[in-house]
Amino acid sequence: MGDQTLKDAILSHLKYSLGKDADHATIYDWRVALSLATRDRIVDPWFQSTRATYRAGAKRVYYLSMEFLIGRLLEDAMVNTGILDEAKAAFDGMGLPFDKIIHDEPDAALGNGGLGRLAACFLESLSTLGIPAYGYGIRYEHGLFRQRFDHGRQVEEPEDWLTQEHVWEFERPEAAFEIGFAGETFENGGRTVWRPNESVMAQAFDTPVIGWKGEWANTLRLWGALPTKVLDLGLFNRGDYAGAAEPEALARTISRVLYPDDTTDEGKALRLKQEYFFTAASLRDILRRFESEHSDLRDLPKKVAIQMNDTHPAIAGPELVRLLHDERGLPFADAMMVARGCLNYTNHTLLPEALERWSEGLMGHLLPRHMRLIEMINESHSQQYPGVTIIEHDQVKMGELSFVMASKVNGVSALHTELMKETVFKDLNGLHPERIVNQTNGVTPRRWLKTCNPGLAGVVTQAIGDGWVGDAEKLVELEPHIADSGFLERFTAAKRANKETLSNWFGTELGVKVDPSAMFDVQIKRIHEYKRQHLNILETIALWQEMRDNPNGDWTPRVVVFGGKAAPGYHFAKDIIYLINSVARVVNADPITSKLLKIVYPPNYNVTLAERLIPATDLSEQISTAGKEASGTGNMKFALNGAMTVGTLDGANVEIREHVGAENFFLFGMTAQEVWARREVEDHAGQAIAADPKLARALDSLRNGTFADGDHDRFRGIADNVSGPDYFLVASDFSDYWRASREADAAFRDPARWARMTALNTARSGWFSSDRTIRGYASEIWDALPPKPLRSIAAA
Ligand code: B1N
Repeated sequence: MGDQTLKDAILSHLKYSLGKDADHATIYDWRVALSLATRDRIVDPWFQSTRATYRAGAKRVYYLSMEFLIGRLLEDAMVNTGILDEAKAAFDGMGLPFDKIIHDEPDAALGNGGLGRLAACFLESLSTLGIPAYGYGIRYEHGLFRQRFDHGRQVEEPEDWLTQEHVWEFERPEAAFEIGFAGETFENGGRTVWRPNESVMAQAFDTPVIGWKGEWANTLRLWGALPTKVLDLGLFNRGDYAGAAEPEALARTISRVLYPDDTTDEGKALRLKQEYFFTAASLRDILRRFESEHSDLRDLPKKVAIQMNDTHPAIAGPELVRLLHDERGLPFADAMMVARGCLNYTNHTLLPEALERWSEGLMGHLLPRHMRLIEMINESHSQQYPGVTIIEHDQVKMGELSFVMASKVNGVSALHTELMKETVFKDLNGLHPERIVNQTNGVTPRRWLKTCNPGLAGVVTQAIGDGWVGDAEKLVELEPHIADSGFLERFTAAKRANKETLSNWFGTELGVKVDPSAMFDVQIKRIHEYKRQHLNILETIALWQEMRDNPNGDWTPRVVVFGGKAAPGYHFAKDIIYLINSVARVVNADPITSKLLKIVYPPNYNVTLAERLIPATDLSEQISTAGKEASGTGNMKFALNGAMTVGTLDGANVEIREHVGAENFFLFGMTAQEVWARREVEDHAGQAIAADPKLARALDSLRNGTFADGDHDRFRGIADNVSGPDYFLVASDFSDYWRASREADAAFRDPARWARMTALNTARSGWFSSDRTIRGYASEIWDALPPKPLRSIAAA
């Protein structure tokens, strides 16, 4: 290392770490060598961060999350350490394809969607701000399934990112804890002892997360499950090889796969095991670190802030009480106070089907001591505050448990936080009115502008310097430049170049030819009824039908792009995917509209694909039924990259519209209050359909076989749902959505106006940086500060 150039470091790793000769190295070899050379630049700041934290006796933040959707790490690490240009020059100089090498990295999909990606953005911002922090989660062997389409239908295939060595992680065999399950409890010398009859080892794997300017690095510590006993030699010697290997296989099951459910609760025993496994290991690690520096457990809340990312780590409440009371002898009331002083809870959804509940039976079997402690927590809370119960109908309500055990409870957008107070946590909020606070989500501008959109980032930096990268609110300095036609031209040219790149990719990868001058209209997110991809495709069908009626009309050509996965057991969502692909097949083959409309649905949407699509987007679709999307974070990424939004007053859309200005946002649809009222109207869907012939015709096309080779029943389920119960009010919002979409069309046909509006979106989206969000958590929830001023921040 030392003064070694980056190129020397790469060549040295190629030779000594991979044992390869430059003449015979593959793309994989080069990518690993580059990654190791980059990693070397992170290790020193990482050590220094740990030392600075220790020396200052600083408070540490622990972010407990079932999901960390980190995606690829190489390019982001090079950007943050400032070696991207040097690396590119080195490979260009050797005549090697730099882009191909970077794109060789697997996308680490240890999460489902927004909740997991938020955790990843938070880790990066915590490092950028120099706040001592650890992310704790599970090292899944298989991340989110890979999606493929078979004749338009989703097929799930296992994801296997760990079959190649994960170059960013350091295995820590010495950091391991035995985690028990089931068994029994008994009293011994005035203390309760839990003796599990089943156990696994949780072993740590550490990945450093480097912040902007490479000054600070925190740790993402993921737990892998290992057997406590590797092989049953007795069985092996008797020839029972499968039986002998069983304990190992069983133990490893716990960290084998990520549950592919987004906002639905499966309630499976293995999921509860996963939750306890990583939470218990993390708490053991947190206490070990505290006890190596301090002696009085009552000081724990001064040195430790634990954030529970949704209820998945909610067992942290009873587990921490158990560790303090049963294992360390603090009186129960004191243990409760100390635990509550450390813990906080973020709620991410109000959807009833997502709120975790575990049956008393299962909880009592797998975690007998915790079940008893939950009863005690419930009793002590209801003695003080009658009227709320954590246990109901033989089920433990994890949201209520988390609330009661937390100092602060937060929602993820202003609207969501208000609705939390009025709905799911109405009673608890009445008892503890100071506990709920809002922290509107954010996204890191390093990955989501500078790295993924170097063209636009360059235009921005040319205008206002690069201070915005570490302090995104500086993007407002772009506003005066918007009067400058030269700036607007460069801004538009950057978007146009991204659209050309994407058009080429659609052509070569998917065989769809699109016109880069058309409006690129993109909806990318999990497929869910509340997100209403079916509203989008119905509107697209209606548009196609109108275009066919009048092909020489004054249309704005559109490329409608979808991306997203459906949970494997979510049949309605899978039908929506099938419908979109079927409509795309028919529309894309129609010669009448071939210059006006195309539909593209690239399979296997993930972080990497988002980085490809967002920079090339003109119009961002954020069309959930009001009151259902807690926040959204894709909406922020699009606005930051100069896309316009067509959206409802839901989640963070409300705040995005406030920031970018109502005149720079295409609003439509009912408000949350109007949604509740509308559901009470008899036959609301029938009425809406009767009032809008375009909607009626689009629904007919689902029943007359237009998109189903004459099979009238194939999409009848969707048509009947929208015509009948229509809980998500697709029919009732359709006409206004059509109106807003045509307004977007008209605006797009005025290029000067469009350019101004999109540039204002970028200029006014800096507030949606996750740095701002993390500052909010740090001051209002964690009471955590950076122990040493960072140069990059001091300069900002
Ligand atoms: O969390 C994101 C929000 O921006 C989205 O609006 C919200 O839908 C998302 C159970 C979830 N809420 N709940 C989940 C994920 C996995 C799981 O097993 C629930 N994801 C969200 C970030 O705040």
